[in-house]
Amino acid sequence: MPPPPQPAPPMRSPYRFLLLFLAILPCLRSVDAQSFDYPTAGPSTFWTNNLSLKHNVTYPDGSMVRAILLRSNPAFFGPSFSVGFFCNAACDAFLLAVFIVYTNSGALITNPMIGSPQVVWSANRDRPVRENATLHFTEAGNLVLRDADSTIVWSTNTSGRSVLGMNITASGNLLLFDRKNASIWQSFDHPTDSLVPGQTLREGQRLIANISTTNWTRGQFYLTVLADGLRAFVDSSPPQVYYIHGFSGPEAKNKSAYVTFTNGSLEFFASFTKPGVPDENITLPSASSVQYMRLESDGHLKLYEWGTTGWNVVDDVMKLYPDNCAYPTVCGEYGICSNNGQCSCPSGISNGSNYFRQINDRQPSLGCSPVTPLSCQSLQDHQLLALKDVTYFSSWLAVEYGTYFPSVASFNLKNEESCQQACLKNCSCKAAIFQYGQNTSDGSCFLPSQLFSLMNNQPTVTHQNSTLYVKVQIAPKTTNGTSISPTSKKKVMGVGAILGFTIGALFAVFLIVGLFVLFMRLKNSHMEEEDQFDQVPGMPTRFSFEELKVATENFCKKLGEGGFGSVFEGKLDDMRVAVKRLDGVGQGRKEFLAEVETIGSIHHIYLVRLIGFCAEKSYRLLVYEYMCNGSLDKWIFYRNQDIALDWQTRCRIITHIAKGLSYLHEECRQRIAHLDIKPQNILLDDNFNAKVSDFGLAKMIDRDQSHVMTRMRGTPGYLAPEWLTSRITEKVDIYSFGVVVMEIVCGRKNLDYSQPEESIHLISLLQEKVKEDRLLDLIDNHSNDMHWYREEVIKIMQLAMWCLQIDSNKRPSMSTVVKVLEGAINVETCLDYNFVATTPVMSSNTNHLDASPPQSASLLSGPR
Ligand SMILES: *[C@@H]1O[C@H](CO)[C@@H](O)[C@H](O)[C@H]1NC(C)=O
Ligand SMILES: *[C@@H]1O[C@H](CO)[C@@H](O)[C@H](O)[C@H]1NC(C)=O
Ligand SMILES: *[C@@H]1O[C@H](CO)[C@@H](O)[C@H](O)[C@H]1NC(C)=O
Ligand SMILES: *[C@@H]1O[C@H](CO)[C@@H](O)[C@H](O)[C@H]1NC(C)=O
Ligand SMILES: *[C@@H]1O[C@H](CO)[C@@H](O)[C@H](O)[C@H]1NC(C)=O
Ligand SMILES: *[C@@H]1O[C@H](CO)[C@@H](O)[C@H](O)[C@H]1NC(C)=O
Ligand SMILES: *[C@@H]1O[C@H](CO)[C@@H](O)[C@H](O)[C@H]1NC(C)=O
Ligand SMILES: *[C@@H]1O[C@H](CO)[C@@H](O)[C@H](O)[C@H]1NC(C)=O
Ligand SMILES: *[C@@H]1O[C@H](CO)[C@@H](O)[C@H](O)[C@H]1NC(C)=O
Ligand SMILES: *[C@@H]1O[C@H](CO)[C@@H](O)[C@H](O)[C@H]1NC(C)=O
Ligand SMILES: CC(=O)N[C@H]1CO[C@H](CO)[C@@H](O)[C@@H]1O
Repeated sequence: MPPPPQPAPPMRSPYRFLLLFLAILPCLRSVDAQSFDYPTAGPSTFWTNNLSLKHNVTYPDGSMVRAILLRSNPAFFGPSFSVGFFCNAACDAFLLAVFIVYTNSGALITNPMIGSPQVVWSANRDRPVRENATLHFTEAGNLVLRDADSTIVWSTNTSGRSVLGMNITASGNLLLFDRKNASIWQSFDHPTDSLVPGQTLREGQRLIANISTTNWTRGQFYLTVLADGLRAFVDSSPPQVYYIHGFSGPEAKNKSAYVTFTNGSLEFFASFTKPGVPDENITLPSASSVQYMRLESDGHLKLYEWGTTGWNVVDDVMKLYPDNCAYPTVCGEYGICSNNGQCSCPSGISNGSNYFRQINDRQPSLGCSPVTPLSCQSLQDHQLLALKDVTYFSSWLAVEYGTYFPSVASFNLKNEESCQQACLKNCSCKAAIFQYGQNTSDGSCFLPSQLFSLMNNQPTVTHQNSTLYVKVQIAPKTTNGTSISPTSKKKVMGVGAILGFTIGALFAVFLIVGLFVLFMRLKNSHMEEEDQFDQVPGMPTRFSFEELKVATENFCKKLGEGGFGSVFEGKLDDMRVAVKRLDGVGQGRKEFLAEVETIGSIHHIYLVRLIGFCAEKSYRLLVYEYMCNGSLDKWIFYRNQDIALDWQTRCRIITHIAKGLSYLHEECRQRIAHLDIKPQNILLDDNFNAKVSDFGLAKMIDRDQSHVMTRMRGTPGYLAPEWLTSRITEKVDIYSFGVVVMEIVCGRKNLDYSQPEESIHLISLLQEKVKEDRLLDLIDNHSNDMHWYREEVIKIMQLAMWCLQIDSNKRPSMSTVVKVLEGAINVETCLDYNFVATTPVMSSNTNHLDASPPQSASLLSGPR
């Protein structure tokens, strides 16, 4: 039963509603409730997310709306579209959202028992705002959402485009329009996870599901329109397709594809079509009330409709063959789904224990994990475990839509055997799935890097002819030569076996320690004798010169050149590597051995890994992991007008460097100072993860006392002032880190001779600007997005200034820097803003330093 009509109070703004309200005040009871609609607003309007927004309703489930604009359907009591602030359950985080709410033809219903609002669009799903956040429709026509601390969270970026007003349409489109009623910006162009009737999803646009049912953040499922069809993917690298609705056909139409949600159908308009065959539409239950469609966090696309009891699911739009078991996360990773949703783990036993176990015994649908995790360090221990009567969602897609499969499968690997081999060779491959084709020559091989749920293959249902092998790691070997699995049950071993095992393990430890001691001795006494430099367990692999010559195809692809050597691209098995060949071997030998020794024993995610080396005759080569995106300087100094890195990426890079250094300084067995931190020595992988390279100058520093260096090392521009005093600790890295951070933020070199004379030295400029309180002048203007994050940028500059303290005792430790970056602590407030030592010693000394020139700073600058 609808409650009796209740006139709502007018909006504070725009003012005309207030005037309207005053005008009709005397005849309030008989007034047409529609007068209380407030579907448009003009610029210069300001809303604060507090109780001054009068159109607020709290619902029994704890969610609350504070409407700003609302357009009701004058024809009937029922749902309307509204834009405003929305919060769910706990109500501590708000979205600026378009939602469907129940109205009494114009006024929000204050009887909250009527269905809770449904969000169909939101501006800030990844960054919810708090109480007192503001929405400002600026004079210039920009719609800006700021959080309570006034940081900008979102904006339409429509300043200066003659925006005249904003409108919420009857179908739920929030739009900014100009004088000609033309739309300048509309929410329909920025879909989130839902579609409403009348809305179109265009080629390239995505609906992205929530990460979970309780968190708005973008998750791993998305639905998108491509030129030849509608696809649903689960994001992994590469994304895996789990639903295809093809438009089919070779005939190109001269337009891009799109899908429109209408009453009773999802209509397709493809770029390609078969002559005479219309695009295939998806039929939906026709609407008897308001509908909307939402991509759920489990990958389903559900159609909702309002009924007398509330919102109901009336259709599961993507029909996956054969049943719900084909949804990628139905049983979590590695889980096997049978009978439409029962989950189990792959069976397979090694030495009395299973290869897989359930992540949570009470919740099988969370999936399974390998008992012995896969490790790339020990490829030789990888094996494929055949799973009988099990298949993968991409297998039947391969059968149904063979031509669409190339993006995920390999057609070159035409037999099961080569498919398996390919998986074993590639560390990131988690399974080998081979789908037999109609005849023996058209099979396809799929090698996922992340294995989602598996399906029980009942031949009567799925008619699959495919094989599936999951990669497992056999447990580490003891010296005894038998496998010991970490979860082998002690119960089944006798006391003797336990003793035997213990003795065996002790023996192994002694053997390793013994070998290590032996190695250290040999190395110390015969440092100059090449033959002693042999393979030692735990150390990088020793390669012959011939092997590396083959790997680099006779040193044909040069990646870069440093002072003492060149770096070449190479391939060992299937792994891309960077091979550094040292030229001036004579003087480089000591450093070479030092580097092999130090880097070889250090493994950290933010440090470039040394895979191997070659010390044969006069040849000296180092083999490093390959880093696709080269060194950081290429990305921040705009030598080749490269695209500017966005702020998030810059922050991540800074954090990675800090973590890498923190490991070197504080977590290694021996404290290690890098002594030549600069952008040339920071390398980036394909995801712009940064790793510190080049330990050629690194010197071990005793944990409890700092070492006295005899020779000056490093690169001008990055040298800490205390180099002059000769008392060198890892704090010099922290100074250099400060310089690098400033370079990343400002997008220029510290010493840039192309600048006007007064701004050649960035750190001097910083000293000047901080005193004038004009730090913002320094921000890299290649990237607009930095100005969005002004507060954060300033914070990072403050951190850099802390690192740049002349007095090395005042600089933070690297672990403190990491904590600041993680937001756990704040930057020290009483800083000395003089970063450049002005004593005459400095300027006179720098000229005859024993430091190398910038380009040839180090002997072993890692792979570029
Ligand atoms: C809400 O915010 C506005 C603008 O900042 C302020 O004028 C008003 O007093 C606030 N109202 C409440 C209830 O906090
Ligand atoms: C919102 O701002 C008002 C003042 O306008 C203040 O009294 C109130 O504590 C603030 N609320 C929150 C949750 O910060
Ligand atoms: C506005 O511009 C900023 C910075 O370039 C960007 O991050 C943001 O996504 C843009 N907003 C919209 C709605 O396009
Ligand atoms: C606002 O949207 C309504 C409903 O779609 C439409 O009729 C109206 O013309 C729009 N107003 C403006 C100013 O664009
Ligand atoms: C724009 O839309 C409004 C409201 O629908 C209408 O009053 C106005 O005449 C329209 N203007 C133009 C130029 O179409
Ligand atoms: C997304 O997360 C929000 C916040 O918890 C929740 O209210 C909403 O129902 C979720 N949507 C889906 C499709 O899971
Ligand atoms: C939502 O998920 C993201 C990503 O996993 C996480 O960072 C965030 O804290 C979560 N938010 C809530 C409210 O749980
Ligand atoms: C799909 O819908 C469009 C638009 O209504 C229509 O032109 C087309 O004929 C439909 N296709 C089929 C196969 O019904
Ligand atoms: C599956 O394909 C292989 C190779 O084409 C064939 O030998 C085998 O008989 C097929 N099995 C079934 C059940 O069709
Ligand atoms: C070696 O393996 C055998 C067979 O598993 C076992 O019986 C024996 O105790 C092991 N010996 C040691 C020293 O671990
Ligand atoms: C339910 C609720 O929060 N209602 C509030 C809506 O706004 C009015 C006017 O500011 C408040 O008085 C109500 O408490």
